[in-house]
Amino acid sequence: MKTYSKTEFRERLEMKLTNKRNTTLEDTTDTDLFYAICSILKDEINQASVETKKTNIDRKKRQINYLSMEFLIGRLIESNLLNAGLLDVCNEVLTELGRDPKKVYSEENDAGLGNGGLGRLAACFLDSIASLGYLGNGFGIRYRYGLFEQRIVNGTQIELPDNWLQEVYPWETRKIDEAMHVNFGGEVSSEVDEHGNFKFTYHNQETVLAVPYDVGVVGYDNDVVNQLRLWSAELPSDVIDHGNYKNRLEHMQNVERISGFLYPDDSTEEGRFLRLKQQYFLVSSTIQTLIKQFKEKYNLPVTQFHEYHCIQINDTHPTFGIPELMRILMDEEGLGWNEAWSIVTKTFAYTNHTIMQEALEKWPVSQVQKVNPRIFMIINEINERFCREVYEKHPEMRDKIADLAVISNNVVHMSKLAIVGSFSVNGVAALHSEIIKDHTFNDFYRIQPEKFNNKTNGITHRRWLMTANPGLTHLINDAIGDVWHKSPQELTQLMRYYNDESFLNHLADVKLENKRVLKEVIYKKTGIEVDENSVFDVQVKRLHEYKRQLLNILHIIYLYNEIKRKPSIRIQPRTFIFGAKAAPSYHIAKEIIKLIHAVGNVVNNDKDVDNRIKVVFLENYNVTLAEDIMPAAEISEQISTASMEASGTGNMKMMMNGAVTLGTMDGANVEIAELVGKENIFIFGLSSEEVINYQNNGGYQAEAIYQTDGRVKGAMDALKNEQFGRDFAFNNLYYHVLTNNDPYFLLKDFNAYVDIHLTAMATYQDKKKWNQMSLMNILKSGQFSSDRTIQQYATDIWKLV
Ligand code: GL5
Repeated sequence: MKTYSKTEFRERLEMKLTNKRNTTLEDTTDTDLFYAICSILKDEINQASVETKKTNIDRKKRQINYLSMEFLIGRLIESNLLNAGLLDVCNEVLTELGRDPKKVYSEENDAGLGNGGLGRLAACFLDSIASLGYLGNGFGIRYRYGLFEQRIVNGTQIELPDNWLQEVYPWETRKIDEAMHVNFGGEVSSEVDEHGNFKFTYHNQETVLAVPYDVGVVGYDNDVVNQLRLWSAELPSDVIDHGNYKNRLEHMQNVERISGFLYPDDSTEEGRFLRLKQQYFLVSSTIQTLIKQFKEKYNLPVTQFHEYHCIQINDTHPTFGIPELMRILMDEEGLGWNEAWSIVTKTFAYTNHTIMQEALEKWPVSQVQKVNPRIFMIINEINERFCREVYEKHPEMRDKIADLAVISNNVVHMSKLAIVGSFSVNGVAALHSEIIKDHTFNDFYRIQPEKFNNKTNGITHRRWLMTANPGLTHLINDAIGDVWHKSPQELTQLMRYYNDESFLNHLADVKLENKRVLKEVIYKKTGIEVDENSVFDVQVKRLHEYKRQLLNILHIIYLYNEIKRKPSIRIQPRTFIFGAKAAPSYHIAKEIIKLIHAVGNVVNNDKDVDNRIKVVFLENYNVTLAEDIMPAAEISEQISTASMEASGTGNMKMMMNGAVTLGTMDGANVEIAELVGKENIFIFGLSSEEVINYQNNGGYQAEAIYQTDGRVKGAMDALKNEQFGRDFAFNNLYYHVLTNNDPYFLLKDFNAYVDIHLTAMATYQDKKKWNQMSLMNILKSGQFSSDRTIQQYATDIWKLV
């Protein structure tokens, strides 16, 4: 891409302001500047994209297609500027113009097309695929409304629509000429043609137009631009609706709902059905496109499709891609079952992101039939053939066939379909991949062990360090140069500074400065004043019982009661920072949010506490907010019940920014611990084996611990005895934990958690030691760059090299 001097960039900016925004530099707003900068970038991106496409066709390389119902891309302006090599010049020009670059960039709305880690991972992966120069595109849905905007009113979560498309979204290009037709519902009839082959005809289907919007994905300093293609649902213009205008409007609205919301409320039957339609909408439009482009570009028979395309499905949500590709290959391309199946099973690879039972999708047969009866027929046949194969080839597994079946009890098991139809099944951290093999999918592992592998997650260090934390980036650049920008593992060179007092002090200064920035954000958002010299202890992630925000708050209650008991007690001042959205119909999660606020209200205003503990909940946690939080974190709370967090990626983001993890041996924490060494992390609690053992034996005696352990009882009783206000929610949480025998082992791990906090705070008193721990975390974090992860996917699964 073109490099600009300051003068050239400024001239270009002036030109864009005049031509696109009808204004001048003297008289411009931040909004004008934002769009003008985007326009400069977009020219560069489009140019590079054309060239990337051309080289790729010429080179005839295999392409990875990453299918995901979520892409949590956040703002793109800074990362696009960085990757295009224009961030410094743009910052300088804006500063010279007397503008605050951060304010200009904040004109962009977060594209919140995702829920949590899974969606953010997809975004990091796209960044790494392009930055490593691979040919790979993302495919998702252009939800009109992203994940809801969270407001907190009197401590209660309120959900508002996330109207991220209210302003023009500068990065997308609508490609109506590449729209696809996706057919839903109707009936299928079959007949035998003159060669004795079945021919299927579809009737009375509802056709929806899938319109692509392409967003360029800019590689770092390599002129590569891949695409993220987001599909939007529209009513085809040739649908007449009997000339009735009202009918047509209603019809239009119905169709547009398919790409209306991210995760429409799945607490209702209607919401669930819509979600299923969304899944089919995504895969059908995408796979039709891939086949069409393959035929047009390469002029080769479709039997070679898998040589040029690999499809990675991000969790089970895009699993209908498997029967959809079968359908296209058989019904439209005329291949027989075996030929089609051989292509499909060389094309698809599946990543599992959770073992939580509620997230392993199961769809009633009736609903799948309703979405597309032909797709159901194909799934049915896949199932029958698979069960027969197990029966014949694995006599030892005959009694397991009912468990292995893709369809059982009138339900389609999406993870089983994904495993059967894919050549690779991977977990997202070493421990998780082992659990999948040993427990979750053990029966499948026994018959197809070669499919199973691990790819530990990663995060893009470009966004999570280079743009989010410029202070630390400069410090590192001054110390070891910029080799780590392209080879993040080179961060280990920082080891040279492990005993360098001056470097360690600088590191501490950078952290303090980042804490000041966050302090301002906290004040603006909540009105709470926090002390930048207190320890910033951070837990930011989706709200879920297994992530145990409740354990965190119970510990805060314990600390508070200790202070009340003995106000002169010496404790290290701390600011506990939370950020979390609860799924709209997840009542317990919402009650936990309420409790955090209630505890905060009391603790923050109690004179006895005297500002030694503050509790802060930052509403509407999203990518942009995370970019302010990660650089300021000192303690990274990763306290899930062992075995339940597949990997976690917030743990990696905080580690990379110098926070020390305080967590369980779960997910990628295990690998963090291995890398930094036990002395640079605070580990507590049950191991995953212990948890699984308890689970297999009906749990542990929660009530007994509660009755006999004073610390546990004290914290729990605070919920019941109205210490933090009279609210049904707190009572409910108390009974919820005890009457369900504490399935997330809160009480079992409580004491270990209290103790590890004591150890951590004792360690914090030794500033040099703490800074060394922080440095050790940073310098080892290159291993968790998504560049490493993508390199492994590309080599082991996608075979792009
Ligand atoms: C998740 C897991 O819960 C995380 O542990 C994991 O890091 C992430 C990416 O692999 O996937 N699964 C999921 O549905 N969400 C996740 O964050 O939202």
